[in-house]
Amino acid sequence: MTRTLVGLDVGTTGVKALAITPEGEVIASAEEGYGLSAPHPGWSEQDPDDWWRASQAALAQLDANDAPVGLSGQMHGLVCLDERGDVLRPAILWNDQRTTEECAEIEERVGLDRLIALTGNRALTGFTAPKLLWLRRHEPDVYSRIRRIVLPKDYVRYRLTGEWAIDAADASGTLLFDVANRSWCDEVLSSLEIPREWLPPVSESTEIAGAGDQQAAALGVGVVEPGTVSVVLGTSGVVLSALPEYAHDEQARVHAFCHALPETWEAMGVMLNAAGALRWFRDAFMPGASFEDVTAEAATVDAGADGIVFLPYLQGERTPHADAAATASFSGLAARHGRSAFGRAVLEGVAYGLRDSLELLRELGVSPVVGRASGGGARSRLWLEIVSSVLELPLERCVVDEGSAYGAALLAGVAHGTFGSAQDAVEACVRVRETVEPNAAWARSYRAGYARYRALYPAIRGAEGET
Ligand code: XUL
Repeated sequence: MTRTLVGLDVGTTGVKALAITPEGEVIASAEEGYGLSAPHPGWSEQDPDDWWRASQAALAQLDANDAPVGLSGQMHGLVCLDERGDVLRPAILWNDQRTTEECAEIEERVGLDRLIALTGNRALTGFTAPKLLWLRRHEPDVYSRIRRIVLPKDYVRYRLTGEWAIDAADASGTLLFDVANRSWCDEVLSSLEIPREWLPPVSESTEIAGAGDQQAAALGVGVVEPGTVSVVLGTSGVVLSALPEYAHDEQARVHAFCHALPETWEAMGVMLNAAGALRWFRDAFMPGASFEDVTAEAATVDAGADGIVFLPYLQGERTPHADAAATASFSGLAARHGRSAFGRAVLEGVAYGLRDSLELLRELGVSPVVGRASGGGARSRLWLEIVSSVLELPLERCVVDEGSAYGAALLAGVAHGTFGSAQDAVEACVRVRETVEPNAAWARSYRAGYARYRALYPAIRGAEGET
């Protein structure tokens, strides 16, 4: 019996819907975009109705009406609903940076060490809990009308099925979750005075067919046990390892979350701009050019970008600095440099940022053998070779390169019995297409480049002073 499976990813720039066969072959796909608003510098909001309209339009194009749907989506976004289930204000997204004060308040109220012990994570501006505290302080009228909260893809689930639900994987990014025990954390909720009734019942990803986009993307490239790490060159950049047992970094420099499989956790480093940094560079320095044009020009410069080092902290940074005020910079400039060296430096700076995350995973005991690359940036052979050489890790690309929506479709198959488990789904559907090996000469140059990169943030932060 062939049974079509559908995956729907509610992303930052649009939704993507995918229909696949139980063998993992893509039979239809559709994308629908929407805007992002920044009512103040550093803010990032979207209208949940836009997600819903785009989801309906994308699903309609698949022509797979009775197929089970799995959901993935941008993590951490706060959607507030009133007693009728209506949306109270625009959603505050994962890349919104307004909550620095609230993060400090949370770490003070709960105690930083206690917060890390309870949730595996520290308070980061993008996470959900600080946004609730921000609303309580700045929009008390809205706050007083909240009866339920949901994450972006779970809002779409709510509109699609009427079900109010969340999975342990996506719930991990709220900072209200006991990640080790895979349930809401009463101690944090009471310290922050957030009512537990606002939070949906929690299930495993494989039961309700849903996960955060990074978790679904990792599943979609077969990252289900340590050794194979997920390396994502999306708007954000991610290095993620599955963990068979719960573990967290003592200082929570990488996120400790539940993975999209039962009894499996993950450690994940997130940089806010990976392909996002390349997009910024293109728009600022080569407006109208294609990404292929940008990378072709960068390819004319040798490894090391002729001495230029780029720090990619265009919107502050999460891993490894947890610093919403961090800034991006180019350093090492000389009169001989032109645009091509800057472009090369951007590709390399993002790769160094990914190496920061990989090193933190190593400190947690992960021994990566190979990376599985995905995300729009992974379409560039040059960028993959740079990242592979900086990480000193072979990078594999999979036959199907559809990111989070693919992982969501696999979850739909597990939840509806097409596959016995997430591992079975991976076995049936995920295949490697090509491997990019590190370039030995580049790797030597990048060791020195990475040392310079590491030294720059503290030096620049010191010169700027605390803000
Ligand atoms: C993960 C994160 C981002 C978004 C991007 O923690 O915040 O990767 O999920 O969509």
